[in-house]
Amino acid sequence: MSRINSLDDTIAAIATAQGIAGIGIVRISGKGALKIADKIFLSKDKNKPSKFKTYTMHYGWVVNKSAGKKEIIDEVILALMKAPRSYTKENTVEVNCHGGIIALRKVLDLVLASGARLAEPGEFTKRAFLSGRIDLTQAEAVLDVIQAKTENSLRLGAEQLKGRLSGKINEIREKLLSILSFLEAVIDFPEEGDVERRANKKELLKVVSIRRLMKELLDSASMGRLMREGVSVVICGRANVGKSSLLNTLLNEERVIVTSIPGTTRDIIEETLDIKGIPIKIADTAGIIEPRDLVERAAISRAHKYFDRADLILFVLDASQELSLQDKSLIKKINAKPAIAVLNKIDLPKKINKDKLKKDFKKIVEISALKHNGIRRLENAIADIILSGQVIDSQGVMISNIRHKNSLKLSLGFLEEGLILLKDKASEELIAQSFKDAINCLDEITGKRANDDLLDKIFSEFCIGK
Ligand SMILES: Nc1nc2c(ncn2[C@@H]2O[C@H](COP(=O)(O)OP(=O)(O)OP(=O)(O)O)[C@@H](O)[C@H]2O)c(=O)[nH]1
Ligand SMILES: [Mg+2]
Repeated sequence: MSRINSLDDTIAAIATAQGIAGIGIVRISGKGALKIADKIFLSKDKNKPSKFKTYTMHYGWVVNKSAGKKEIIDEVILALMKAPRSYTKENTVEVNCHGGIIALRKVLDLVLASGARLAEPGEFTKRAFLSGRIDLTQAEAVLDVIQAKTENSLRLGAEQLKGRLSGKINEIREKLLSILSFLEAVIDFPEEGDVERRANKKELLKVVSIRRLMKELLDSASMGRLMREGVSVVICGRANVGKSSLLNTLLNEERVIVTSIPGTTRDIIEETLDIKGIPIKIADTAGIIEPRDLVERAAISRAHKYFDRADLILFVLDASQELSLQDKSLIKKINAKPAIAVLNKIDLPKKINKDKLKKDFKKIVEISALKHNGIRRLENAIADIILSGQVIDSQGVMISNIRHKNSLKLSLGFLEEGLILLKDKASEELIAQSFKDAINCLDEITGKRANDDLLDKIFSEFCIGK
C-alpha cells in the first residue's frame, strides 16, 4: 500500500469504536484537512476552521452544503491541530460527533466527498513514523497500548511509546559508530599504524562492553513476551483430583462444572487471570483416564497438546489417596517443564507421600480447592517460579516484540564476528564490515532502515483510524 499511496493525499477515518456511544471522532489529516473543514463545518461564531488557532476547539454543525442545499448532519465540536504539532505532523482536524453509527458514517462520507481519501489501517501512525515524529518501535508500541490486556503489558507499551527502547538501541548504535569511525580512520591513514596497534586493546574492551549491553537487552526479551502475551499455565492431572475446582477457586467464580464423576471435564477451558501483575492464560484440561468414548478420547488428546505448549504446569494430585500408577506415568511426561505439584483435598485425611514427589517438582503446594485453603500460597508459588532469577525491574528496558529480538540477535552475531576478527588482527576493512552489519540490524529495529514490506506488515495490523 505504501508504494501507491502518496503522502500528498488527505486521509480520513472514524477513529473511535463503532457502535452506540456518547461521542465518536472522525479524524482528518493532510494538506487539505483545513480546506475540507472549511467546506463542511458551520461554526457558531461564523469563523472558518482555517482561521482558527491551533489546539483550539469549536462548537458548531457539520453541514452538507453541496447541490445548493444545506443539510445539517450533526452537532459537533471541532478540534484543530496544525502542522507540525500533531500526531502525524500534518494539519489535523478531529470532528467530535455524536457516537451513533449513522451520524459518524454521514460525516465521514461528507469528508470523503469533500476531497479526502479513506485512510488505510494504521495510516495515521505510519505518517507519524514517515514524518520522523516517532520511530518504528514507538509506532509498534501504539498498537501494544491499544491491545494491552493487563496493567503490565500497558506499562511496557507505554514505556516503549515514550522511546525507552529506542533510547537503549540508539545508545548501543552510537557506541558501534564510534568504533566504526575509529576503524575507518585507520583505513584512511594507514601510516599511523602504531597508534592503531596500541589502540587495538582499547577497542576490544569497548566491543566487549557493547556485547554486554546487547546481551542484557536480549535477556529481558523472554520476560517481555510473557508479559505481553501472558504466561500459559495448564492445570492437569488424572480425573477427579479437583482440577476444575482449582480453576474455579483461582477465578473466584463457578466457571467450570464440578462433579464427583471422573471425566466431568470434556474440553479445554481457557481463561485469563492476573497473578501479582503477571498476565496468566490458564487452562483446565480433561482428566486423564482410560477414554470410554470418542469425546473423551478427543478431550484427552487435546489435553496432551496443551500440556506440550504450556509455560508452566500445575500438576494436581489427590492428597487423600496414595500416588497411583497413572499419576506416576503422567509425572514422567512433564519432563523438563517447570511444574508445581498441587496436593489438593488436604481437608481430608492425608495418604499421599510428599517425599516421593520432591525429585520431580520444583515446588509442592498443599491446598483445598473446596475449602479455599492454601490458594494464596499457590499464587505466590506461581509468581515465584515465573519470576525466578529474573525479577522484573520496572526501570529496565524490556524487549517484548519478536521482531526486535530477532534483529538484536542478528546484530549481536555480527558484533561477535567483529570481535573475533579484531582479536585475529584481521584487516580493518573486514572488521568494519561486521560493525556496519551490526548497525544495520539495529536500524531495522528503529526503522531507520526498513523496507516497504515490513512497514506494510506492521501497519496492516492496526485498526483504521489509528
Ligand atoms: N474434599 C475435597 N473435595 C474436593 C476438593 N476439590 C475438589 N473436590 C471434589 O472432587 C470432585 C472432583 O472435582 P473436579 O474439580 O470436578 O475434578 P477434576 O479433576 O476437574 O475432574 P475431571 O474433570 O473429571 O477430570 C468433586 O466432587 C469436588 O467437589 C477438595 O479440596 N476437597
Ligand atoms: Mg474437571
